[in-house]
Order: sequence, then structure tokens, then C-alpha cells
Amino acid sequence: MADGSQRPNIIIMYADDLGFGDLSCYGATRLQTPNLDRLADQGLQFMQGYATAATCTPSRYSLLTGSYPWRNPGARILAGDAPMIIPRGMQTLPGMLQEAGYVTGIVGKWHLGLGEGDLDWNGDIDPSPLDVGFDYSFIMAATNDRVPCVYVEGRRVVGLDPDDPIEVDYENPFPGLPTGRDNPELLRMKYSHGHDMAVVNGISRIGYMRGGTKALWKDEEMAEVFLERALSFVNENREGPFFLYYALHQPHVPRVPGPRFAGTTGLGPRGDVIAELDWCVGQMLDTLERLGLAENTIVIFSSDNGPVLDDGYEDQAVELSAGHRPAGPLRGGKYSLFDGGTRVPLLISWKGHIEPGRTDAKVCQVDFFASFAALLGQPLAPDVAVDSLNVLPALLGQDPVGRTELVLEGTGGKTLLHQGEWVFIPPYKGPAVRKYTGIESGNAPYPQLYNLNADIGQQENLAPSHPEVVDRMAARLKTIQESDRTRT
Ligand code: NG6
Ligand code: CA
Repeated sequence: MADGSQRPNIIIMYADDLGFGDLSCYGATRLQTPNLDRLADQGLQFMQGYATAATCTPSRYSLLTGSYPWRNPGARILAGDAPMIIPRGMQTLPGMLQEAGYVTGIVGKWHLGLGEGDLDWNGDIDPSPLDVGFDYSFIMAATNDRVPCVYVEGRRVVGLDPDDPIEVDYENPFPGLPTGRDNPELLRMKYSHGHDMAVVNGISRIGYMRGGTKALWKDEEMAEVFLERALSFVNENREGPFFLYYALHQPHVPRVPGPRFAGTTGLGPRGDVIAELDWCVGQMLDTLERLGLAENTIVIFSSDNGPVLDDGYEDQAVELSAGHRPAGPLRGGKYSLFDGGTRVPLLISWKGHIEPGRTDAKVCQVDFFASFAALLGQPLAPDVAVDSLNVLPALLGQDPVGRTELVLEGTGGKTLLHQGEWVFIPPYKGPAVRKYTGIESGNAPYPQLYNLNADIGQQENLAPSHPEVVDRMAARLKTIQESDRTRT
């Protein structure tokens, strides 16, 4: 297999802020995810699958570059007008796959920056995903709560009227234009914190924008717009091999389901958009079956970070969540140093190659790069994918262990170390509970040590009773951070 003679299609479906406990196959009972459960049934369900970080940009950076996010100080939650943080010329997962003969595409959320700063949204956008390994790109620039609220295909804003140019500003409002702060009467969904700037489609966002009226997205159509592009990409490239990074926007705020899903789950918009996401996954699986691609396609599903209920809008996520634990048994959630921040759903199927089942092997999204390179027999230069380990046997269900060591990030570059069952969190300044979201950050003035095998909920700090483990892991974390690579 490692001779590269076999080149399966690869699809990574990547949710935004979906938690370890949000799928029925991971134990949710108030929410049903039949299509994701179907994927779990036909593939391998990881009980210890990790994003590299508890927020979006750093996790996506690692997925695409095979590098830990904290190596790049720019890999923090980005504004919608931020310059691209993947340097031109840096080898990426899609770039490696291009070299292996794949046609590569991205559809959905990008959030890794565009252009080189001071971007003119009305001209050619450069650099864009097209410059870091993608042949096809249909994206939103950042997040669905950040301006500009437009789709970008290739290098161009979709549907832009040249007589109505787009301007974006993250500091100053445009005089005369309404904002969420000043014009709450225009809002169909109120903000709870932040998100009080430009009003687009009756929802106030982060950042200000003017113009581009015809190009503005409608949140309730976003799922179908992205799905349609993702399915078209598969259809057009069905001769293969292709790689599709389908980065769904759900269940990130603002949560606005299409009419088919609004009100269907009883959990409010957050539940409804998860039902919608599940449907999108089902449409993709059905399409693969219909095109006869189910056998020769590796299908991966995961999420960029853990869950959050109130992330800035009054959408009843908190009020209607009784009986639903978005992070399952894990402590914390999005933004957190605890496992709820980074341990996420991870499903992999490859019919005829992966024996269906569950696995406790520890794997991280940063490892896809080296693992697929190994599958395809693609050599990796030492300075490429520097933290990506070949865990292909674990991904295929042939190794029950996977990674023995993993560095994870909470928010803003704060790191922690996993070694086997041990988790070490260094002392960090900052509030123990995050303002507004109410999520436990994991910050503490003292070191924390947890044993995940005995205590998945990270309730008992074993640091006081195991000072030698704390010392060893603190030293190791420092060594890793001072090194320029962990792949040997
Ligand atoms: C935060 C936003 C949050 C979300 C997050 C990024 C506020 C108050 N909060 O700053 O709503 O957009 O950034 O989420 O503005 S992520 O999934 O893309 O990392
Ligand atoms: Ca996210």
C-alpha cells in the first residue's frame, strides 16, 4: 500500500465548534445524528481524536500544515480582514496531495487569512487557498459571525457588483450605516456579547462593512450553498483521485438553520444546525454511493474545537440544553485547556480497508499530513509537516495506541502536554471561568495533572501527589517548545 499504487479519494468533513458529546454515536440522547452514526457504523470511531487547539484558526492551521499552531504566533483567532498566515511556499497537506496527483478542493470556512494585509476585496485576492495547495476554492473568509459576509470563489468575491464595492473595517464604523449596538430594532437575533457591529441579514457581526449588497450571504442558505459546491466538486472529479476539505460552518454562531431544520430538535438553533450538519454529511455519503465512490474514498469527519453554548448571541442554546452535554463526559469546552476544548468527534471510514468499530488510539488532526504521505509513498522533507506523525496504522484500525505524546493548545498559545494517560497543564494566569461563555478555561495558579484513564472528567488534580511526573512533563513540554520539530 505504501508504494502509492493505490490512491483513494480523501474527504475531510470538518465541523465548527462541534463537541465530543454532540453526536448520538458519542452518547447524545436528546439529539439524533443518524447520518454521522451511519458513518461511525461503517468506519472507525475514535474515542481519543484531537484537534490541536481549542479554537478554530490554530486547529485549521495544524490540519493543513502538519505543524503545531504555537510555532506560528499568527495562528490565533483571526479577524475577517487578516492576512494569510500560511506563508506562500510552505508545504501543505493539499500541496503534498497535488504532488501525489490529486485534484484538491476546499469548500466552506477558511479562517486562515487572505491577501497580504489591507486587502482590496474588489480585485483578485492573493494569496488565497489557491496559493497554498488548493486547485479549487469556495470559501467564506473567516467565520459566519465576522465580516465580510460574502463567499469567495477562486480569487473573487462571488456576485459582486463593481458599482457597489466592498469595504471592510475592523476598527471604525462606516458613518450612516446601522450597527447592532445602535439599531437593535433591525436585529432578528440579538447579540449577548461582542457581535454588535455591522448588521447583515438582520444579524449584527464582528467588524464593519459597507457595499457588496448583492454579494451578501443569507445565513439560512449557507448550508445548501456549501453542500452544493462540495457535491459538485466530487461529481466533477469523480474520476479521481481527489481531496476535498469540506469545512462546514455549523454549529458556530450565528446559528441560523435552513427552513427544513428550524425548530426540529427542541434544542433551539444550536440543535437544529447540528441536525442540518448531519443531513449535509448524509448527502455527501449518499452522493459517494450513487457515484460508485464509496469503496475508494477515505471519509473523515471531525471538528475544529470543542463546544460552546453562548458564544455571543441570544439563541437559547443555554436555556434549551437541559439533558444535553455537548462535551459529553469531558471537562471544559471551546477555548479550554481541559479535554473538552480539543477532544472532538473523529470518524474515519474506508470501505474494505478499515474494519468498523471503536478505538481508543490517540490521534490528532495534525497527523493527517504525514499519515496520508505515508499511505501514498510521498517523501516528506525534514522541514515539512514538522509535528505530523505517521499514525496511519492507528487511522486504519491496526494500532490501538497511536500517539504517546501530544501538545495541545487552549486559547492564545497556552499549551499543555499529553503523555499516555497523563495530562499536564502548566500554571497559567487568567480567570478560571471565562467571562460570558461560562466555560472553565483550565487556568490555575498551580500545575495540574490528570490521569485520563481513571478520570476522563479531569476532576482530581494529581499534581500534589505526583511531583516527579509534573517535573518530567514540565521539562518535556519546555524541550518540545524550544525545538523546531517533533517529527523525527
Ligand atoms: C470570539 C468570538 C466568538 C467566536 C470566536 C471564534 C466574541 C465576543 N467572541 O472572539 O463568537 O467568533 O471568536 O471562534 O466576539 S472560532 O471557532 O472561529 O475560533
Ligand atoms: Ca471553531
